[in-house]
Amino acid sequence: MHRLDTIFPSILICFSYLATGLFSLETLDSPSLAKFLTRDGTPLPSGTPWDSSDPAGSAPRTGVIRSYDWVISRGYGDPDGFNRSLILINGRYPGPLVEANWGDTIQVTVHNQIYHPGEGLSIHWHGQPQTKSPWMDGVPSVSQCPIASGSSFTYTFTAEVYGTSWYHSHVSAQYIDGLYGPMIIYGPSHVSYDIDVGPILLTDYTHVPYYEFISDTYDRPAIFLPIENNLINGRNPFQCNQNLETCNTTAAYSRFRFYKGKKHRLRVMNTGGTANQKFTIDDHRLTVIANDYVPIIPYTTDVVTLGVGQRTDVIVIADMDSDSSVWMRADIDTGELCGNTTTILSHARAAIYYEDANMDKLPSSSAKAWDSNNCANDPLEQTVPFYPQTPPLTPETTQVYDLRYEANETGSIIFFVNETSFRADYNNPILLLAYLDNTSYPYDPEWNVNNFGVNKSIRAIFRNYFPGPHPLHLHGHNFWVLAEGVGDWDGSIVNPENPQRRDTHILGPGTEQIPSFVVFEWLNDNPGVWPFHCHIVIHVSLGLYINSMEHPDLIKQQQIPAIMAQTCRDWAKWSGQNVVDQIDSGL
Ligand SMILES: *[C@@H]1O[C@H](CO)[C@@H](O)[C@H](O)[C@H]1NC(C)=O
Ligand SMILES: *[C@@H]1O[C@H](CO)[C@@H](O)[C@H](O)[C@H]1NC(C)=O
Ligand SMILES: *[C@@H]1O[C@H](CO)[C@@H](O)[C@H](O)[C@H]1NC(C)=O
Ligand SMILES: *[C@@H]1O[C@H](CO)[C@@H](O)[C@H](O)[C@H]1NC(C)=O
Ligand SMILES: *[C@@H]1O[C@H](CO)[C@@H](O)[C@H](O)[C@H]1NC(C)=O
Ligand SMILES: *[C@@H]1O[C@H](CO)[C@@H](O)[C@H](O)[C@H]1NC(C)=O
Ligand SMILES: *[C@@H]1O[C@H](CO)[C@@H](O)[C@H](O)[C@H]1NC(C)=O
Ligand SMILES: [Cu+2]
Repeated sequence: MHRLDTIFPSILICFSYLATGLFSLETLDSPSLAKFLTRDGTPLPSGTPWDSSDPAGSAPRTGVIRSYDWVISRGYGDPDGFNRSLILINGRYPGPLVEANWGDTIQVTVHNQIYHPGEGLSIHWHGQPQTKSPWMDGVPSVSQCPIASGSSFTYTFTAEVYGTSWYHSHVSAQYIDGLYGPMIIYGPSHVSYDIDVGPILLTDYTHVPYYEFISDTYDRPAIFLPIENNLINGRNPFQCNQNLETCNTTAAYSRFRFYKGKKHRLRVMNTGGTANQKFTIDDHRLTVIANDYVPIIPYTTDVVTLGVGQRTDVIVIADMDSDSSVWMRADIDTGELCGNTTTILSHARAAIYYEDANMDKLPSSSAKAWDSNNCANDPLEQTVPFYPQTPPLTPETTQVYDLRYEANETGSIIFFVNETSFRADYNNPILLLAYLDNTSYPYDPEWNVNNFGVNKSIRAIFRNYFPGPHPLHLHGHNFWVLAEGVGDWDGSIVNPENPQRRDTHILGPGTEQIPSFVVFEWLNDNPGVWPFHCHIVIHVSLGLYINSMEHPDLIKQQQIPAIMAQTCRDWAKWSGQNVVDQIDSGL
């Protein structure tokens, strides 16, 4: 067996963006994504950059650094025809594709050029476990201080797990203004396919900047979520008759190419802030092959449900005539118990053209019906990991967390996890304090730190008393999803030998009398401080957030780079001279 790092000396590969225009994801004429990246197009000596005999093992050491340089700034853009202020990465909406092979090092230098007013920012690499680099997780107040306006920071981490994901700001609801994009890690595949169509981002969308969207939530129930549009790869023409001055009626649909008889891999992700998405393709079926970063035993369905933050890879066989065209659709589930979203336009569409289709015409295919399914993900019985892992039968510790939406002492209606509603302290990242041996915060229960010490495994039962769903996301791990339902958990586990694993799962709606529940388990094997929160931006803004602190004894022994302290000094300096208007929990 070759050791890959002896084959390749460390090599730095820089990505640059030469295309012009607002959109980063032009899909129709872009080539199919590679099965893996090569060095300057040179074939690799052993075929693939990974050891194909162990697709479930730990990442190979490729010695390759994939390097990106991002200028982040505000600008005006009209992706759906409506002109508004966005946060752009190198002038683009959504942010550019980050791609790497399994085991590569990803290095992203971020220049915060948001001014007038300036804002701190940070970037979270959703689903990457950041083993041995917890300070690169990109969560202000937890793993770092915000990157101050005018400052730069370089994220460096290993692509430890492969598959489909995204990155996004973790400061307040900043990412819904555009600070997000796709991240794909090429790795072994347990199914064969011909064409990698690439990322398909489903994004619910507002025309007001996030600051207004969040500050308004204190004046209306969080069950009532006003969305204006729904986008696929940043596009879906808005109905422009309301406001002709700022609305461009020539806005376009995203377009994709299918080839007759071929198997297409689509990497679908919910990169929105609020809504439960239902993904379908007219006249085609979807074979699910991965949920989040976890390959699963394939099964075929008509509709895929994605809560905010979730990803599902599907294979689609193009079995129509070569001149066909059909709609790809993402529908916001506006059901009362499923977010109770009010949208002006909840149906996103993108055009799929077969190779001989007439591209001057929009498709005329009809939508498939779907069931709301109580806003749940597909049944746990159906979603079985391809590479089995059995959770410990008796976890070393079990915690129950009750999620409620109620008034605090001064009358604001916010979210509580048991007794506390999280509020970030940007100046004191909990991980960096733990490194300095400071792990008790009796003065500040709002940090919601659960110190799991040296336990081997943790089981967490979340009970939801709120009449809407919560897509719960744990950083640093894939959790097992042992069970879900309504009422009291009876202790039974679905597929106990090999339960569903992923990093985000939808906890269904409950009531004050009968809560819904979900049972998660994970190994306490990643020293660090790991956020566990609802991914709906308003819910986390209103405090639905806890921290899982793992092995503080080992955090102390890590080598935290000096740039982390420097980022805090830069932030202290900037925030000393500028007002930091923290209108919400901060995350
Ligand atoms: C969008 O609005 C800004 C600010 O009002 C303006 O400067 C810009 O020209 C507008 N862009 C378009 C395409 O209308
Ligand atoms: C959904 O929102 C409407 C409008 O605010 C409200 O009247 C209704 O009670 C909400 N439904 C639930 C289940 O809270
Ligand atoms: C409307 O969009 C089209 C196509 O993107 C563009 O060429 C045109 O300049 C836009 N017009 C305005 C007023 O923004
Ligand atoms: C949360 O509250 C429930 C109900 O009172 C209690 O059983 C549980 O132990 C609490 N969890 C924590 C982590 O304190
Ligand atoms: C209640 O929540 C509001 C909104 O987050 C906050 O401003 C206020 O300080 C909270 N009151 C107390 C007593 O914590
Ligand atoms: C821990 O850090 C907090 C925040 O900086 C500080 O207030 C507290 O005094 C520290 N505790 C110890 C024991 O150093
Ligand atoms: C295990 O976790 C519980 C809950 O946080 C904690 O109280 C306990 O001290 C931990 N046990 C060990 C051995 O670290
Ligand atoms: Cu939620």
